[in-house]
Amino acid sequence: MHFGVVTLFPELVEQIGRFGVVGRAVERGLLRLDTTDPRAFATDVHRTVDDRPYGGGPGMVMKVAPLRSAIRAARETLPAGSRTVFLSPHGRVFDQAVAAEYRDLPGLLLVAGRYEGMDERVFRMEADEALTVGDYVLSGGELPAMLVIDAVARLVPGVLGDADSAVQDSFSNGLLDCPHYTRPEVIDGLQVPPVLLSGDHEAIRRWRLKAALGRTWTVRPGLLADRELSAEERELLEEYIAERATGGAD
Ligand code: 4GY
Repeated sequence: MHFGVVTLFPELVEQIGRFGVVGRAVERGLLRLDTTDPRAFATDVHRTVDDRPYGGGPGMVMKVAPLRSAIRAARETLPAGSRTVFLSPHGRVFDQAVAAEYRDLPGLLLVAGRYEGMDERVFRMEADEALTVGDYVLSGGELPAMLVIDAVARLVPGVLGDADSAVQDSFSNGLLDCPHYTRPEVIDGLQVPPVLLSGDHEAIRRWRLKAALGRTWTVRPGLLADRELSAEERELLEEYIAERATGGAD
């Protein structure tokens, strides 16, 4: 899969392609990550990429010409059928389902803004959609773009090794992940749940599923409302809730 990012801070965005799971995938040629800087398309001596807002007020707006030229140049390098997505608080909310949708595209062009925003007409002319990573205001679209790349890259076949691939099961099944433990068995009096030491794989699977259901029900009940529960899941969640009421479970 090919990611392009239009950004005034290419060095910031490129870091996502240098480390960890995404870095390894780029090295192995499973992913490509290119950046395009609108400043390289500015035509005046000062390489101006911003201008004062019509109507007045504080802050600056990203100019049309360099931004549009950068987007069009970046798009030239992406495969046919790629999507152009602007990162902005007014967009569709990014979640695992959107990540899975993007994974099936040949390429994704992410446009990260700075200043107070971009001239709205660039969005009108060039965007397939706007996407938000959550209800908070950031200084630019770079961190959202990096977040999207990370989440989508993990879904590209071959990017996660066998050791990692179980990890993604947790959210793909619509539940939060269960708690994890490693050595030592006791630390400051806190025990690892004994079932995890039992070697009983079926009991461990059920404990993990129950813990994932319980945690999701406790901190993100809305995630369960969006999802059908199997008979086993309903039974485990009911157990969790009953034990919780009597102070039994963790
Ligand atoms: N939240 N989700 C977000 C953001 C700020 C364009 C410069 C967000 O996606 N983007 O807060 N972006 C940007 C928006 C102009 C500031």
